Amino acid sequence: MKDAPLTFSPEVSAALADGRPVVALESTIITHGMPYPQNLEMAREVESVIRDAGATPATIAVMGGQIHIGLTDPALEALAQTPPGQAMKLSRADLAVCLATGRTGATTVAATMICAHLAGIRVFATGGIGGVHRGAESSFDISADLHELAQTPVTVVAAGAKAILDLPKTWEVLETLGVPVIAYGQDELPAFWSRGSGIPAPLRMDSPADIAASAAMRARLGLRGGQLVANPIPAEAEIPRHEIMPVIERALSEAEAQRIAAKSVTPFLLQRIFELTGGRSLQSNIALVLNNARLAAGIASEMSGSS
Ligand code: PSU
Ligand code: MN
Repeated sequence: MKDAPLTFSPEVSAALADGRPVVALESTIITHGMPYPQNLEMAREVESVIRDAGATPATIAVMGGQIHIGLTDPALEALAQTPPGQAMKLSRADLAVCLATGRTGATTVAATMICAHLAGIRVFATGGIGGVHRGAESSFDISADLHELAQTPVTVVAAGAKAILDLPKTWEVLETLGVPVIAYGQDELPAFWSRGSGIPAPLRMDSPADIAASAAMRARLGLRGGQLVANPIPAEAEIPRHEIMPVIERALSEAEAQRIAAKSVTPFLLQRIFELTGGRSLQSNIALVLNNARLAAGIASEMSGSS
């Protein structure tokens, strides 16, 4: 893949050349997942958490026909100020079109995994992955994130799948696709804004070293695909399930009434839940992303043997 149009920031390129730990970060959460200026603050804070943990952050986005692996601060700021309508929300299906036409695109979990793998980065931190939407039995709306986890060898650290989704169906699909879903430090799968989901975790691990070892073992076995590490939100930042569920239900019925579909569903729901919780959901979302970045840095350090 030496032909891929990759542009590395000097910081990321030096880290990769030295074999030091690098953590990939997505950009859809910046352009479509959070409002400005909190999105920019979050993006900067995540990068500094990763640096403090001894790894190098690589925020990924598409600009000017290039996949940027690591953004300078002015580029990060420009991206954070781009209205959602002006940046494409890129998944596997539209990554090449965006590059070929020179448009600006933010990478979802799926597209970030593809780009991270092209760049030789093995760990990626995000908020929550996409999954099976409620009502998928009629809409067929299932995020391409799930299929990407099944085919691209990147370990993704998330606080579970976003609780706006049909969580039991999401975990069923991941099992069918052969994706290891590893709860970190507890026996129950987390549910994004809440630590618990009531669903037992198929797998549990308690250390970054074990997670790094299982990624290495998959490679030795020739198994395609990545791993999903489901890291519960810190207790002090969580919105308990009984509080967030009615809010999610209300946002979902509004989305249905307004016929919100396809790529707009997730951004619409996140924005409505933000409004309905008076901003509390955003504070939780930021806290869980930072927590995931910290764990991802630990895993990346174990993978590069530098911890
Ligand atoms: N995590 C967050 N906020 C987000 C996302 C993840 O905390 O906005 C984004 C990711 O980029 C993920 C996408 O890939 O939402 C899923 O979108 P969809 O459901 O349309 O596949
Ligand atoms: Mn979708």
